[in-house]
Amino acid sequence: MTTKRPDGIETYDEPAGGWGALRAVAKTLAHQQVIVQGAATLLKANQPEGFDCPGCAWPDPKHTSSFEFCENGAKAITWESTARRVNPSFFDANTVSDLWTWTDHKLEDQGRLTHPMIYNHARDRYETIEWSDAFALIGKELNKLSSPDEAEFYTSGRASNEAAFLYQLFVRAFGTNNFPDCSNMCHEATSVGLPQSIGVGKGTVTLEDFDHADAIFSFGHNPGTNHPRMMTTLHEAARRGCPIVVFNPLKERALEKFAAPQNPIEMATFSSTPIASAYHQVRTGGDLAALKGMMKLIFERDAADIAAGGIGVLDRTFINEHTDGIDALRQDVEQTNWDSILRHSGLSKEALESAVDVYLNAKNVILCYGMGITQHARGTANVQQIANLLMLRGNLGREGAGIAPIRGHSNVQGDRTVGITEIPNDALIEGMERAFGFRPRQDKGHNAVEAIDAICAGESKALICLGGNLAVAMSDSDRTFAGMRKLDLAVHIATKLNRSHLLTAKTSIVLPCLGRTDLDTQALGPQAVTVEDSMSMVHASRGFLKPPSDMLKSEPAIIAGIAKATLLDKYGIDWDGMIASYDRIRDKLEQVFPDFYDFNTRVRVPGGFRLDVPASYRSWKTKSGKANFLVGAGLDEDPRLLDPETLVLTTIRSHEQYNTTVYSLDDRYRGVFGRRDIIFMNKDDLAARGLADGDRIDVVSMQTGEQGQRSTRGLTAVAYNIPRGSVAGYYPEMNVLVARDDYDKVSGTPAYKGIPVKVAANQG
Ligand SMILES: Nc1nc2c(c(=O)[nH]1)N[C@H]1C(S)=C(S)[C@@H](COP(=O)(O)OP(=O)(O)OC[C@H]3O[C@@H](n4cnc5c(=O)[nH]c(N)nc54)[C@H](O)[C@@H]3O)O[C@H]1N2
Ligand SMILES: Nc1nc2c(c(=O)[nH]1)N[C@H]1C(S)=C(S)[C@@H](COP(=O)(O)OP(=O)(O)OC[C@H]3O[C@@H](n4cnc5c(=O)[nH]c(N)nc54)[C@H](O)[C@@H]3O)O[C@H]1N2
Ligand SMILES: [Mo]
Repeated sequence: MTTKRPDGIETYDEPAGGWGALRAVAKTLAHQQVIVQGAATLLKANQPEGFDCPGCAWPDPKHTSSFEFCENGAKAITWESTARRVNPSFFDANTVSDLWTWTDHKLEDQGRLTHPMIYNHARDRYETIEWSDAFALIGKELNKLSSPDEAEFYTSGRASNEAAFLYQLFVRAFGTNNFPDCSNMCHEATSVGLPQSIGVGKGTVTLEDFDHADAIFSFGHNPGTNHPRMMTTLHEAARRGCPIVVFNPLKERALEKFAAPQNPIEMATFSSTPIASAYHQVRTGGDLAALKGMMKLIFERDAADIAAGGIGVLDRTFINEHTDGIDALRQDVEQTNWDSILRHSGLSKEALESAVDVYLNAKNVILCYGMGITQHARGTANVQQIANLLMLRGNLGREGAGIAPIRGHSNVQGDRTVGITEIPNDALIEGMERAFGFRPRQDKGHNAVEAIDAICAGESKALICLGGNLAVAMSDSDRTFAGMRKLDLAVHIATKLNRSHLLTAKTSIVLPCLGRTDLDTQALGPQAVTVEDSMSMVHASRGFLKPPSDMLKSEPAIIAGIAKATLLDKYGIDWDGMIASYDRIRDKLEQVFPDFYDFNTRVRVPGGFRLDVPASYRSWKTKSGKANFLVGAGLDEDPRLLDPETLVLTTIRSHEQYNTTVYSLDDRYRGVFGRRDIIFMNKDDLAARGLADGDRIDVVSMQTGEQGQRSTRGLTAVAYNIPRGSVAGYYPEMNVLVARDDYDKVSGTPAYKGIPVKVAANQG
């Protein structure tokens, strides 16, 4: 008997990758009308003389390889190099109030922005403005503020090193450290947590290390969709028999089976390779418990081995020589009882035993993780327990072993490296003084949550966004939107129209910029920018397409324009000189950050160079000079979770989106077609509420404090293979449910993947 599924919901059995991926790319190319130019553009991605793929931050084998096919990289590129345009006549035909009713997908699908625009309140429309007038107006508005701290300067992670470096120079010269950035919503738990553990806020492995790993652990990331080129690495590892152990509430198809589009045999025979050797469907937010459970077993086995006359299972040489704090960790783990470990993780003790078997049998272990780990109220604690687990066996700082935070935006790591931070350290301040002759402020500025707070409270009156879609990406949409509408000045430097641009301030300006794929010509000729990938490799990126309009400027040029109009000749910074040739920006960057020595020479070597990651050779830049075992006391004691009716909602990306950019309404691997208004639920959780697959439901999030109720109504429940107690819905639509207060108090990261909710039949 086949039961009828809800509209648009099917069972999709194909492996990830393979022909399905090729078909999807052909469809995207056709939709964006870039069939002829598109294929040639794709071939230049991640090539020595080409541009860096804006799709993700996974490294490419030295940027020297032959073309590596990637479905979602192809989508990111064609989305940018589309033939569609959002020009002045588009804005003339559509009021902002009308545009507000469009979906996020439809807004961006209109194509590339072509002209600088300013909002006219009387006509409720964006109208053209000259670049020079826009810069002058922005400068005037910024200088009107009673303090530079009344402005917020947001960065999204696509900005190149050069753009981000100039931006932080401008903002520091202007006089504030208010640097909310997308990293605050993403890998901040890594940037804050790992320096305390191992002295550096980045991953320690290189791509080559994966060839030498004896086991790979994957916690909370979905590479088939979000880092598809990582599948080549996992595919190779699986084929040589390296165990891959996955912790994820959802059975993500690419982690189950994958057909490599570069593998002619798999393509010709419609076969595929199983990826995960073991798949543990941990409850959402259950990772802290799972990690503690694994460590508890390791300590137990160590004690048993020693009692039996063995040498134990810990790497005692590493622990004695390189670490601090193991006793406190052992105590915490021993105190955590099995009942709560099993209840919180939703896993059986046998499952954790089997994960520990794999871990202990492997000499070299790499542990990869993504947003399933960081976007929780205990995100930093999660990251630090991962470091602990690796340190117990010395799986850090040697070949084939280490920690691999899988970064998000293609240059989010680089932006932080070159100074986008609300907490500047001594080295940054001194470097800036050395290079530019002024000493910037060192007091802490605003991160993303604090910036939105200040905007909502009316304390911050101006917002400049270097890319992104801040209002939609942030939690608590209704509150955030209302705050944004109170601003005096909102400036968006962007490639495409999005909802944040429609939250108009007294003065709202949209400045269109070149993207990665576009040719960037300045006074001294065509320019390349640089980016840093997830493995600290820095390399050049050079666009080559004719820009979508003659009116566009590069991000560095726009920043310089705003800076000149605002700062005039304060500190005598040579903005024009640096724009004429980005080599001059790189010279200055090298003066501030000595790690970038010989920058202009080294970046011209195909493949670029790797930045220093001291932990990768067991040098620990922590206060103690050691790698620190850090205790993450307790498990999740949120009282809302004690209510048996509570479900924990996680927000996920579909296979057809790039953050707030929604390419189409499908999510092929999860069998969802043409819709996003659904919640994935365990069938027993449905039954317990008298609900069935396909029923219309309301989701209410359970708030602490006095912030009022948040809900979203009329969604459709989809019975899905997800642990009991966990439910999943799509980002960004679910951000209406994420309360401002639900964030990791250590790193400031919103708990997008751990939202306590109740689900009930739709009240109509
Ligand atoms: N095509 C494409 N590529 C992208 C992006 C994109 O949107 N589209 N975004 C870019 C950015 S900025 C980022 S940060 C990365 C994001 O890449 P990922 O880190 O892969 O992000 P998500 O898709 O949000 O979620 C990852 C996985 O976490 C699982 N998960 C959810 N909750 C939990 C939990 O509590 N525990 C565990 N263990 N797992 C959980 C989900 O089931 C999902 O498989 O990708 C980057 N690349
Ligand atoms: N519920 C929930 N919320 C989340 C997440 C989640 O998993 N769940 N994930 C969080 C994460 S990991 C992140 S990183 C944030 C993402 O937050 P953001 O980085 O702010 O958002 P994006 O959707 O990547 O931004 C898309 C916009 O960037 C602009 N753009 C694209 N390319 C360029 C370019 O080259 N230059 C410029 N100047 N602009 C460009 C376009 O106008 C486009 O509309 O969202 C966070 N929010
Ligand atoms: Mo991200």
